[in-house]
Amino acid sequence: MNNEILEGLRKAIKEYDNEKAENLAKRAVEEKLDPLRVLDAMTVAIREVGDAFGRGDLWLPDLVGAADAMQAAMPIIEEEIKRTGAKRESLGTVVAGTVFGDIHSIGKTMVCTLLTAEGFKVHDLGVNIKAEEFLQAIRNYNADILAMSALMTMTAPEQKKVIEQLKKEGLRDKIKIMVGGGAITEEFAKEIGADGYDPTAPGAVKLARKLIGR
Ligand code: B12
Repeated sequence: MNNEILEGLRKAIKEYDNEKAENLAKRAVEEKLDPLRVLDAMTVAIREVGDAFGRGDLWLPDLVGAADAMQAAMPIIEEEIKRTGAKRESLGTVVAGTVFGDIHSIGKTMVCTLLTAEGFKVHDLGVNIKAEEFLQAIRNYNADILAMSALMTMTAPEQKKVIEQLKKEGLRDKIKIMVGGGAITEEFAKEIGADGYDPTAPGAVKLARKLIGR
């Protein structure tokens, strides 16, 4: 039964069936499936679509359709993750966003959801965020951690720009910086002077704890 739901969800994303994706996400919650497993299954599906797009086997409307189906299911699963993981004590404040020029939101939202479920106070700025917007939010919220996502080789250098700006304004040493997203590697993270990188959302949570020693 469980595998049937997960398989159905994968198929719904690959076939751009928003209604089916949403209904299966609801069923997954009703059947008490581990929401992290559900997220994993959806991630595999959307990556397969992305790979096919990268090879030229699928077109942009396919990518948009699959992303829409995934986003129809995501809020239901996110709600469940937050509900099951709800903790009271705040572990720290995180400012998060996808960098300027980049509108990919799915992975960044997953990271924010899991950080919230773990007990962090997360300010998700959204996508296409300029360096000055990150800096302003860091000041406003007195953030402990900055989490930046970038999915494209063209937008990855924006992460460096934000770090440089933080240095210029004397804020760099007051905050821990973690980076991620499909275009980022461990090596790149080191090169730009980030404090940590992880390729997964659950890994981002462990990293956040490690960075602030909690
Ligand atoms: C869905 C999607 C879209 C959707 C986005 C919808 C949305 N609301 O997000 C739409 C259709 C809008 C889109 C548009 C485009 N896309 Co697109 N898209 C994708 C796709 C298929 C999946 C991305 C995704 O959501 N993955 C699933 C999530 C869960 O993975 P993730 O983001 O990597 O996040 C995980 C980890 O990286 C990590 N993580 C993420 N953030 C962070 C942050 C921190 C701090 C940490 C620690 C960890 C972490 O945790 C997450 C969970 O495990 C990818 C292919 C791929 N393989 O990724 C292409 C892809 C990223 N897109 C690509 C391109 C080219 C585009 C377009 C330019 C297409 C076009 N010609 O217009 C536009 C760009 C528009 C723009 N300015 O941003 C390319 C980028 C190529 C490159 N290397 O530069 C890819 C790789 C496809 C390809 N193979 O060519 N896209």
